[in-house]
Amino acid sequence: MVQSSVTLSENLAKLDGVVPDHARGVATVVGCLGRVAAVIAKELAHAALRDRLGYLGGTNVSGDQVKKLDVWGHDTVEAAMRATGACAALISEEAKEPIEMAVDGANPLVVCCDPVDGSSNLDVNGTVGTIFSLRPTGGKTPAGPASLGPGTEQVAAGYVMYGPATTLVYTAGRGTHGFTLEQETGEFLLTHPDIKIPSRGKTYGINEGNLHSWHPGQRAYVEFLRTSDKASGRPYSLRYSGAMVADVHRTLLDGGIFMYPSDWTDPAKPKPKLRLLYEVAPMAMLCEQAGGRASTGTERVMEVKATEYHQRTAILIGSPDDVAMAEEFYRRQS
Ligand code: FBP
Repeated sequence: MVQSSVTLSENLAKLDGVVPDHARGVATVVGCLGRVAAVIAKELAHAALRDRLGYLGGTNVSGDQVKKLDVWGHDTVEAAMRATGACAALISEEAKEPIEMAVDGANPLVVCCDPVDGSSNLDVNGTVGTIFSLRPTGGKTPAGPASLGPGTEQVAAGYVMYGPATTLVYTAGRGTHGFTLEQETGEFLLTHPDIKIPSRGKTYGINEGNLHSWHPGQRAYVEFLRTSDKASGRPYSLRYSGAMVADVHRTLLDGGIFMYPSDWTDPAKPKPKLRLLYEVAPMAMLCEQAGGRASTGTERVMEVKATEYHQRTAILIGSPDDVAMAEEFYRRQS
């Protein structure tokens, strides 16, 4: 971590000339998401004072009960993306279909976004986040379908974590970099340049309440992590926040592994939870750019081809040695 005065805008400006033409809009869109993040951070800090907590009623396309801040967060991101003129379509957790938008430049982008990640933490003042992924449209209209492809087609990805500090972490394919919001100026300053995840960690994150529904390899791997063995630094400690952004952020900085495996109650129809386009694929790009690994248990997440906007997939993400070990347990038990 460094005390820095390099702002997010200055860092993004350096992308010009290094990113390919079809990614020219990255600086504009990520810069705009940084400004949106400062607005969301302020709103979260006052939500209880402004009757913004609680449910709005109704469910979203994933069947989740919708919170007031989920919709407010979505509306705020949508309005900001429209204003950039560089976003041709928005794929959001809170909208069933892609939201097509007018653009005023060449090489617009498709933005996939989870405006408020970790919604179950909102009413208990827990950490939440915003996750985003940027893909080229390739001149397609409508642009929404341009988001359907493997994670390797992403040109940028990032998240914002609204914790004690507000942190924005992004990659444009040249390393993963972290910024901290300076509340007074509303500027993000570079505090975590070129994050490198440790090859192995000491913690694991998973909802152990789902243990009964896990693949046998998943169960065996968690049992392995919980078994005492000084030589291999086990047992690992369990750390689980209920918000993927917070669990992945900790894992990127300290190493270890975060997992949200599929429900294997019916092995013929495994049921994953987290969404590929705006939760799992962006985190996979960030983690790989930091030297980590992201797997479904049996394949590299970045090669999973999206065929639906709200498609779900399993995720095991973190230190390369830890994720490789988890995959080994899946192989042994498959
Ligand atoms: P949303 O809040 O955006 O729906 O995200 C899903 C999520 O909250 C992740 O952030 C988190 O890792 C996971 O679901 C928690 O799920 P569970 O409550 O089943 O442990």
